[in-house]
Amino acid sequence: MNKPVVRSVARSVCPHDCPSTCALDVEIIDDHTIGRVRGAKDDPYTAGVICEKVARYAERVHNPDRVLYPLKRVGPKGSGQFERVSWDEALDDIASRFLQIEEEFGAEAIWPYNYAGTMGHVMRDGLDRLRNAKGYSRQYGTICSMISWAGYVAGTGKLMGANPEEMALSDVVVIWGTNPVHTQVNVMTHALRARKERGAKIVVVDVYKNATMKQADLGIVLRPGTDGALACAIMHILLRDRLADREYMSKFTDFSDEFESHLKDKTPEWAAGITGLSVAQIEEFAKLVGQNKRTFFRLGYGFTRQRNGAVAMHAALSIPAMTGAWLHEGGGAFHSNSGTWELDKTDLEGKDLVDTPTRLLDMCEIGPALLGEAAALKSETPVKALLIQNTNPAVVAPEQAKVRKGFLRDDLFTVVHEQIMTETAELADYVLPATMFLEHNDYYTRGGHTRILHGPKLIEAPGEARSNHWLFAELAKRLGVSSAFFEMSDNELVEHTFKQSGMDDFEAFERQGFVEKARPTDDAHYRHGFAWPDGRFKFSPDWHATRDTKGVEFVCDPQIMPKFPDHWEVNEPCDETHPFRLTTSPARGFLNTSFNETTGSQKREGSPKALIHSADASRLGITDGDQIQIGNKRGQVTLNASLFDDIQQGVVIVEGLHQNRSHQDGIGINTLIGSDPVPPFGGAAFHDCAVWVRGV
Ligand SMILES: Nc1nc2c(c(=O)[nH]1)N[C@H]1C(S)=C(S)[C@@H](COP(=O)(O)OP(=O)(O)OC[C@H]3O[C@@H](n4cnc5c(=O)[nH]c(N)nc54)[C@H](O)[C@@H]3O)O[C@H]1N2
Ligand SMILES: Nc1nc2c(c(=O)[nH]1)N[C@H]1C(S)=C(S)[C@@H](COP(=O)(O)OP(=O)(O)OC[C@H]3O[C@@H](n4cnc5c(=O)[nH]c(N)nc54)[C@H](O)[C@@H]3O)O[C@H]1N2
Ligand code: SF4
Ligand SMILES: [Mo]
Repeated sequence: MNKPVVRSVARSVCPHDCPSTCALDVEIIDDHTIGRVRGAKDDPYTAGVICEKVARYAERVHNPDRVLYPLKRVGPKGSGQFERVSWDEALDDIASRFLQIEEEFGAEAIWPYNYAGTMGHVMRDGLDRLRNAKGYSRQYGTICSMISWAGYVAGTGKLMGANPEEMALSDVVVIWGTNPVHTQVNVMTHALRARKERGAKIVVVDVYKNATMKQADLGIVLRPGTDGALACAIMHILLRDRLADREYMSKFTDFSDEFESHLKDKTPEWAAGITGLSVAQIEEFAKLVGQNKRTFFRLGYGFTRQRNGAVAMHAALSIPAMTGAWLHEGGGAFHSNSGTWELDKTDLEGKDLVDTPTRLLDMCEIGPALLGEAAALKSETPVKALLIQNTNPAVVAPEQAKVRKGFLRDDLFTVVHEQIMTETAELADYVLPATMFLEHNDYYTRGGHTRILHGPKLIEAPGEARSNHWLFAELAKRLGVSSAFFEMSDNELVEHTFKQSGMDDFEAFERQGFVEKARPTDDAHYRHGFAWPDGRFKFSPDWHATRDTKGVEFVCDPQIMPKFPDHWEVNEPCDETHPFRLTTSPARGFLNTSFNETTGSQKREGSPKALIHSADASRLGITDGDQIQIGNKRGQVTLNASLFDDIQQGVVIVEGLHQNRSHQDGIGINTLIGSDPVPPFGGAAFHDCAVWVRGV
């Protein structure tokens, strides 16, 4: 076949839930078709590099499995039997069902359930406008970053860090509990530049030798959930060897004698026993960090997906507060810049439409909530309807058996607005076709960096796909809601939000494709003090004050949290019947479940497998490639063993998220994961799970 002729190349931005939020150059073939997608070379963070899954985006936009028309269920729930209906028929029926449920059970019986399948604010967050206008149940958005956010802000007072491009100026880059080669490839661009240009050392801390650690100078493979112990031992050594910057600490932190004596017995020997590392490894790591002020801590989400994850994040973050690395360019820490955008989304989210706040349902507890469990429901009102956008809970949510059982309830009315026939869409009463990012207008914030980017509509949507924004407006009309912001076009709402936020030159934004929001270096390094009223980094977190910075909720008594960084033993305990720890680390070819439907990604990832140490495997009589089962009280999952020795014994890694249907009986890995909310503010412990393993 001849290569298609490229008509033009247009600027866009990757909409996916990835901290990189790459600026893209998209080949436009015609009004309906794209060619290759490349990373923008003139964007300093993207720097011409994107991941391979988005480079072959044509495969996803033009996927034959896209949902093209509204579909109404005709067979039993979950049968996958649907018939095509018109948009009007679907919308009229959905609205009348919602109104009926509202009348019978109250508006809170309807749960608009959304997440970050697109990171465009108009399409991602606009559902809140409908929710607020109608008084539907609110959603507690815990699934991704609630744990890591808590641990970080407990220290600094704000979700902001040193500019990640500064990594190129570092002498040591510590990549802690994140696998950027898979999850945010641009981190590697800047870290590797530091190595090439300055001979910087790259340290990776993870629970297996992942793709990022393969590129590291020092790889630290610890037991899952033991990062707090490692961080404490490092701080112990820093104090012991006079590598701590006492002057910095007295000026910029709440360092105290009590904290110092707390660290007295957190010796490397103590940490070695907990982490499974050698004392020599811990000493080497501490020395590197202590002797190089320009040490950049890139702290990920992964190591916080543990029940003690917020404490672990805060402990790791405490290290640069002890060395004073924050003062130096190329030094300090970064987790996310999501606390820096200063956007006013009152109208976009319909914040002023709220009369009385409705119940707040934790998205991670969707399984228990659908099954009517009182703790998850928060009130007497059952969930009778779901309106789902930008997420695939049948695969991504914890306690999958409960999620599936809940979705199969005959008295639950489920509407899924989707691009692809996901396994959640298959469980719906209505499946509505959604546009992809190239088919609508939106703006995107870059949590992993410093810019707000514009993503304009570049091609026509296929079939009858409509944007999220369009759907809110059509439903609002039929549900008796009026607000000017439903009537605006998507780009008008982008413009309105910008102007409301004090950014007046919208034309420049459209023309240029971005607004630079980088903080002055002094601010990003907290050189004028941290974001707490006393300007001090808190080694001893104040969880109430942390809560108040964002208005989140405690899921536990904060008194139970340790006073200082520590190894907090609250993780799911291994026992004789559950001797293994499971972590469900990200796959390179999939982004959560996005792309697990494209053939290129499926080919890359193959079938689901569990990495297991050969010593463990041989004890269990398992050889490479054998079919095995992994299980616990929540269920069991079938996959293949892959022997892998760069892991501690007793640990199993399953890189996911494969489709549920690629496992036997359609039972996916999240069957094994608990939905109990992680202290202090909730979130799911996706990498903290005690299991048994057996051959079949
Ligand atoms: N290819 C790809 N890219 C993605 C995603 C994806 O699924 N695939 N997901 C996207 C999303 S939504 C997010 S939030 C980000 C997340 O990106 P990351 O910050 O990278 O977080 P995770 O993906 O959860 O896991 C990262 C690493 O944490 C490790 N880990 C697990 N438990 C522990 C522990 O106790 N200690 C330590 N030190 N390490 C541990 C895992 O083995 C894994 O290598 O990535 C985004 N990008
Ligand atoms: N075991 C395990 N489970 C995990 C994780 C893990 O590490 N391990 N990671 C967790 C994390 S960090 C996260 S963030 C969650 C993420 O989980 P999800 O938010 O469910 O993310 P995706 O699986 O990417 O699904 C997003 C869906 O949104 C759809 N979508 C994209 N854009 C649009 C749009 O504009 N309109 C509409 N209507 N739909 C759209 C896509 O087609 C896709 O099906 O998963 C969590 N689950
Ligand atoms: S690295 Fe992340 S932001 Fe960049 S193209 Fe890939 S998924 Fe999108
Ligand atoms: Mo996430």
